[in-house]
Amino acid sequence: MAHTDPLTGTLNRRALFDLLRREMERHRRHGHELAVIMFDIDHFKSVNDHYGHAVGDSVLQHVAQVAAKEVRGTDTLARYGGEEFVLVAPETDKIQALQLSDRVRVALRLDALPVRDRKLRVTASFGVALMRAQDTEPEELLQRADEALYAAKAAGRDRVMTEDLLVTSA
Ligand code: GH3
Ligand code: MG
Ligand code: MG
Repeated sequence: MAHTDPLTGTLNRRALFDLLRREMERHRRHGHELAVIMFDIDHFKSVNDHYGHAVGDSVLQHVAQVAAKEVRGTDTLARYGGEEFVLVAPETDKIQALQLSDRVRVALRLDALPVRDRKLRVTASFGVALMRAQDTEPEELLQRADEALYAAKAAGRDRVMTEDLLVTSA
């Protein structure tokens, strides 16, 4: 359990960094592609504000479950921070990472969460980065995924953007 986020059952932040260091080493040795996808729930603060923190927590669990269903066995889902997740996808090129991200994005928006007598539709924004030969630390890769994610937010949310600004949206 030392590797797991207690709320969502995904990898915790420390275990994510350990995994990324291992995968980056494999990438360096074998030259495989390595994609990192960061995603962040859209307007999550307003979910907490309208429905309360407990419902917010259920939304986090729901998002983790929906995402976990869409990924392949070789991909790993981690909780990076409050309402931010990271998907580590080894042997995945940019187009595949874009497709994977978009699958998760669409699954989320289709799979509304029943809350009281309503259905709560949750969306998220995604940033995709690919490892480069000169990357030495997980932070470098995560930083580029975060910048792409920020660009996806700025462009209107509920979309996927790669570090070189390829985009998919509704
Ligand atoms: P944006 O679309 O720009 O991402 O807007 P946002 O509202 O999702 O982003 P913001 O950073 O303003 O708010 C994030 C909120 O997530 C604030 C914080 O209280 C909430 N949060 C972080 N961790 C948890 C948690 O474990 N449980 C709950 N219920 N809320 C959390
Ligand atoms: Mg958010
Ligand atoms: Mg956030």
